[in-house]
Amino acid sequence: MNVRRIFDSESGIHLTLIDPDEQTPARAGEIAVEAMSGGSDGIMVGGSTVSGQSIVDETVKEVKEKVDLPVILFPQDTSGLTGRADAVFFMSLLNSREPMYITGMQMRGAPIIKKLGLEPLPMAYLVIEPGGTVGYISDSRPIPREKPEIAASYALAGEYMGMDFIYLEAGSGVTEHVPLDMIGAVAKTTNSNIIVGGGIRTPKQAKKVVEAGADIVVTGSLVEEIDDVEQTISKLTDAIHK
Ligand code: 1GP
Repeated sequence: MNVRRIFDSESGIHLTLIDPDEQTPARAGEIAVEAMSGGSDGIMVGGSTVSGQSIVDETVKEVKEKVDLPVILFPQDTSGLTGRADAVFFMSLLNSREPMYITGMQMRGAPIIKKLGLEPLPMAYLVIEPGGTVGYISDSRPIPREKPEIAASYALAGEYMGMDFIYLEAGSGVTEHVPLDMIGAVAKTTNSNIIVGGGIRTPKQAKKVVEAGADIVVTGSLVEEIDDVEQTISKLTDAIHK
């Protein structure tokens, strides 16, 4: 499966993030089915506190059996890798203070990714205030919300380092998503694909995030909190698919 083709779209793209620790693999499969019916363009699998490789493997197995959408891993470390997925966001957390999250885990993961035959999608991962669990676990210095120029400079640095994707992450489940002016500043500065996630819950928020310059919107917590995944995702994708 050529995963990159989904990012060629002219309109906003929606990815549904499934944290393998938040439900059974069977439920993850159901969520993926509903997300696909609701118009989501792909499934991401990962989380900052995933408890082990087997749950990632079983979750992706279930999702791949149920849907024909690209499955992209979003690993917190090498235990987030499985050859059952199509691709992996090969991410470097540029504003971490811990070298393990910038180049260390990448050195360990690269040969595994090659062996598994996963398509690597190079990504600069930037944690924005408040940063949530990932900001804490990764020992990041979250970018201040009122400093869009810092996010833009990091994004440009990421582009110059060859990263095709820039992920602006406010933290899963936070109450305020990445500020719109920060997304705008990053969009003006870089040609890489801009992914925005963390705290996006409503179609209106998703639409504004895309209008501000995001190419890809990620929602995760949303599908854990509701029963009617299809309808909720459908309203969200309607708002960003032109
Ligand atoms: C987390 O950006 C993602 O890494 C999604 O955040 O769970 O708040 O949707 P939410």
